Amino acid sequence: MSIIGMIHVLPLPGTPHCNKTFNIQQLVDHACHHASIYVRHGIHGILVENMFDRPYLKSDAGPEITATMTRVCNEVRRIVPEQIPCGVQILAGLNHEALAVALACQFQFIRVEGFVFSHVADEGLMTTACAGPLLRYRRQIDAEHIMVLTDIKKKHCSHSITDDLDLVETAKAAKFFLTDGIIITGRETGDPPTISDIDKINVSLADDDPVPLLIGSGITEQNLSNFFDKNIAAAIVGSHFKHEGKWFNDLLEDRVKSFMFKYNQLQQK
Ligand SMILES: *[C@@H]1O[C@H](CO)[C@@H](O)[C@H](O)[C@H]1NC(C)=O
Ligand SMILES: *[C@@H]1O[C@H](CO)[C@@H](O)[C@H](O)[C@H]1NC(C)=O
Ligand SMILES: CC(=O)N[C@H]1CO[C@H](CO)[C@@H](O)[C@@H]1O
Repeated sequence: MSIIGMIHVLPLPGTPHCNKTFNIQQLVDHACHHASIYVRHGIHGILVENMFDRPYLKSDAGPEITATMTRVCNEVRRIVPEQIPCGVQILAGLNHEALAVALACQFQFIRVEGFVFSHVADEGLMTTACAGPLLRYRRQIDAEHIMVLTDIKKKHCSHSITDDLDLVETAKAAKFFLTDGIIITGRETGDPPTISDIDKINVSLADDDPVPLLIGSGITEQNLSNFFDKNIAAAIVGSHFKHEGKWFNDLLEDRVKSFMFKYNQLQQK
């Protein structure tokens, strides 16, 4: 299991929490500082996301968001060694934009929401499953080397409109629609998925052409061992590395160091 460290970019231009004296260099330095901490402690991958842009817009954020994410991701890529894959997610649902940023910045993957079916997100109704248009777009811009990793039954969302579909059926649909990896989360940022959900999905998708499974929330130094032998491709870790385990707090180098130490111990067992 690989560990992917989250970088939450400071609020982007035009968003409610953006610094009134916005300075692109501040965002770049902040993101690069986090990247260098992760690299120093042997992280295997990095995911850059605009989580501080709340409240999110549904798919129609302005070009300043894409432009700023491009600048930040590009600077991150320059300081992260080539062999460490980098990914990007742009909230909310800016999946085409994320793909374009990934291509421009030599990133290896994007994290995507709303890949199959629909749901009600906190920013509104996500009506159109993006798999069809997104994978055509990926082909059209020659970006097929960039992996599309997809959340299913995304956290922070209401799924009553797909109540008659369980997690396994949703995972199967994502596989049928050519996802490169399925991300399983708990209900919210910071909540782990249940082991039984992971097992059910894994069993149902096991065949000659397995899809990588990733854990997208709730992994901590304390529960890492419970997920460790589950043959998960990667765990995306964000909140745990922050002060008091809260995503909006500062990244603490000691927490990254101690987590990766535990990881290495488990790895050697
Ligand atoms: C906002 O920008 C100013 C000037 O660059 C800086 O001193 C301050 O720390 C920033 N505030 C936050 C919350 O980042
Ligand atoms: C998934 O199933 C395969 C084959 O049944 C097994 O080898 C693997 O450990 C399982 N992975 C998870 C995540 O449970
Ligand atoms: C699912 C899981 O393993 N959760 C555990 C994560 O770690 C905490 C702290 O040790 C446990 O209380 C959870 O049960």
